Amino acid sequence: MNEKGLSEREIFSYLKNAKSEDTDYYRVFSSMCTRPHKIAVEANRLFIEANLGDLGLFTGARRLEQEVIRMLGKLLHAPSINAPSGDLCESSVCGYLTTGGTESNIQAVRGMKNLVTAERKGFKGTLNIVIPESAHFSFDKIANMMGIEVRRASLDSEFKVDLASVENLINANTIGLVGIAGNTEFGQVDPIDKLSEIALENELFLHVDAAFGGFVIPFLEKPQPFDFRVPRVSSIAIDPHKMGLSTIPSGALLFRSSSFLDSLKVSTPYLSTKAQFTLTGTRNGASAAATCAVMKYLGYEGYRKNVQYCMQLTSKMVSEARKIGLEPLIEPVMNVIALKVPNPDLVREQLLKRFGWNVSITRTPRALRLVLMPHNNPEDIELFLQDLEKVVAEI
Ligand code: 0PR
Repeated sequence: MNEKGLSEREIFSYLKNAKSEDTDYYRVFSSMCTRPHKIAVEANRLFIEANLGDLGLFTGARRLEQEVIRMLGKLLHAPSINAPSGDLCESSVCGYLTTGGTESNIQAVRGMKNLVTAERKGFKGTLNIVIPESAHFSFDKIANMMGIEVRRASLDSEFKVDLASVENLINANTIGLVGIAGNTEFGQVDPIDKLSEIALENELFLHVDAAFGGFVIPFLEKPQPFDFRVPRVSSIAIDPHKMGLSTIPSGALLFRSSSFLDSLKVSTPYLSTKAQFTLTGTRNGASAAATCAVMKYLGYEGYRKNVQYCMQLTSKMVSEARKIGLEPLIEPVMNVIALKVPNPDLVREQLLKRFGWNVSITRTPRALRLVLMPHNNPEDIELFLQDLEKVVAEI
């Protein structure tokens, strides 16, 4: 830090310079985030100082958070619960706004662990959860932080979790299963209803990571079962800062029952509230306002249009890629495509270096990963495919 403060002009010229290095999402096919909706940006500005870590001081922002949880609960068919008095579950749905999918996944697994260990004291050895191989790398952090073994079930030929593999990995120390509704690399949805049956048979919790798919699947023409209507689903992660068009950081974690939130509770003796069940202490209230505003502004109709637009882009990308001889690994389920190309790493490098296209690569098998988001448009798809054709031809 400099001894003497700089002028406002100097600061903003410095910031503008830094900002010019950031993407404005032009030629970006690699991101699950997008430009936030302008309504979300405005709402965020209005609540910039709100701290949801001290609910007593920011009751307005808290009310907006509860409203978002209620709206998400309705979207995901969360059962109504009898809200206990106090800080937990003030709305008829249990949950809270997180910083994103990573925090939601951490807290879901922490909840499972706390509930199981409170109930069954005699556990010996390391507890484990069974997740699909396609799960997001946030589960590596979970394994590391919580001393839980993360067992990875293999995928079938369509990149859905293989149910026999899940069953084989379950043992006496398994506390829960995870299913992904819109996996990061392929946009595939695991058979959540079948996982629910396995979870029921083995008395396990079932967390659904719908960080990306939560704002997509409900608006598809033929939505697959993934939410609380599936009986054994105990928690769901859904991220407004991805396809929800809210500002960053906006994640959400919803629980079927209040016992989960209870299990996460620590007492906060000197605050305006008695307990906290969140992972972070000081929490962004601006995101709650942003998410509330954009959800109310767009409504089901607005999100449906958003998903339709992204799915139209996805179909266009796939059908035109086929015309130049490139096939997707699977027929896209949502707005994520894994395209088979020769030498994907080199193709990716060339696309960026020569034409400024940002794409990513799936892990296994390696393919070109394209996420079609609201910031993309049909013209860019045509330009992209012309460049891709050139790059592939030269390899
Ligand atoms: N679960 C799933 C299924 C995800 O796809 C992601 C993130 C997470 C959990 C973790 O969410 P947070 O990053 O909000 O904690 N998926 C994207 C990915 O890893 C995140 C992302 C978004 C990466 C935009 C890059 C980017 O530009 O690809």
